[in-house]
Amino acid sequence: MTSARPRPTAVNRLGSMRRRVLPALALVALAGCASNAPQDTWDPAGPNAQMIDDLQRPVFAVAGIVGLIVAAAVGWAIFRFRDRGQAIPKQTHGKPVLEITLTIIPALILAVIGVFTVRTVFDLSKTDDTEMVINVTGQQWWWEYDYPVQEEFGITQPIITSGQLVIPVGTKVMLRQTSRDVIHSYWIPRLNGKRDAVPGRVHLNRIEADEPGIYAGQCTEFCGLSHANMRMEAVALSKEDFAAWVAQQLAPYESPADGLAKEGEAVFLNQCVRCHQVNGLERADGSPAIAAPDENVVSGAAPNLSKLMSRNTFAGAMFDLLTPACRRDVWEASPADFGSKYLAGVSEDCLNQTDLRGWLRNAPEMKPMYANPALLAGTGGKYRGMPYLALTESDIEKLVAYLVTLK
Ligand code: HEC
Ligand SMILES: [Cu+2]
Repeated sequence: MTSARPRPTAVNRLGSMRRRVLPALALVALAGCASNAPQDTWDPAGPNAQMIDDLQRPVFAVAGIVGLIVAAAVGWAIFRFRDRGQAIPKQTHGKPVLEITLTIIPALILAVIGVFTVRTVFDLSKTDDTEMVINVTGQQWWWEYDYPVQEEFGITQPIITSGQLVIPVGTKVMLRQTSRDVIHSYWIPRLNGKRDAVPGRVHLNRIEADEPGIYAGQCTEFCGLSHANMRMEAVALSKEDFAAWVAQQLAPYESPADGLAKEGEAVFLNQCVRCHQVNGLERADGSPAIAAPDENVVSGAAPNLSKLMSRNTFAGAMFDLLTPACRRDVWEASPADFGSKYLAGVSEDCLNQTDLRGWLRNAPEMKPMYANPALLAGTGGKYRGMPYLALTESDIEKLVAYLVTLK
């Protein structure tokens, strides 16, 4: 595998913390977690995640205090009643007052926490003041985003994209989630909690970001071989930049005039269009090239590549389309500069040639997908994920020259 990005560790860190015996230790360790981990549940970046944070902090504190009291009591009992050769004390059977008290106190604590939890659950599921709707569909192992027509945002034609969910800041965005194959789960920790994407159902998930920037997440329901490689990124843009992004997505297709890119378009028509749609692309005879992923892929879908170079990751946000230096430039931009850097897309100089070529050369080698034709039994000849296509190096050269023009 080549340069897949290192996985954020905040989640792992929290998981191991839970196993600590003393909650006091956990509190100290947690203070150490106040870093810039990209998937930090303690660092909300919008009102929904804020609501969760407002609940989890006091609950964590209460649990910590209770834990300290219990640990202290156990420690005291161990020390006070240690074996010093004394006679066995008088045996008693039950202490009703103590037992009832120790049942009622935790019940009261849990009841109070329950009231606030249920209230937060209801607040989080509020949808009547939604401002924008995006359909989100999970499949093995990437997310598709489909923006229905919404004139007030300049979306006069549906926009279909993948990998990076682009939203305007300060806008209540409703994700209508479903899945084309197995159960996936959508989670961008700094914007909201988790919500499953279940085949045959539509689950609503509201997100909102306060500031421009990229917010990372990952699928959190085990969904097969490449579950760990199914990531997502929410990209929040200022309202003006979002309008520019919409205009960019709706801009008509421009067929390369000549050269390597033109030859690449021909290879694409031959090899790729049976799965991947490029809006506006026409065959040599002038007829529109319409993809048929339903005939070729188990989930019935493959990413729409019309504006591939407007996003900066690919394959379920597993790989960067940008070189590390260019990527850093976008990710670490200040909120004020971020929009223009993101909208610049992937230039030829910034293109991560290594991973994109590797992908075209042998995608299943870069991302485990069971796309080996020998393993297609039972899927009616359909692939799971992008297959190995045995392309020649010269075709790959042409394809890359063509793909760079898709912006
Ligand atoms: C049998 C169907 C199929 C064919 C043929 C196919 N692909 Fe794919 N491709 C997919 C699927 C499915 C994915 C999503 C895989 C994932 O992210 O796990 C994908 C992903 C990609 C991506 C990443 C897109 C993104 O937004 O994440 C690129 C780029 C790509 N393919 C290019 C090509 C090119 C170029 C060709 C032709 C040489 C091609 N594909 C042929 C099915 C196909
Ligand atoms: Cu998944």
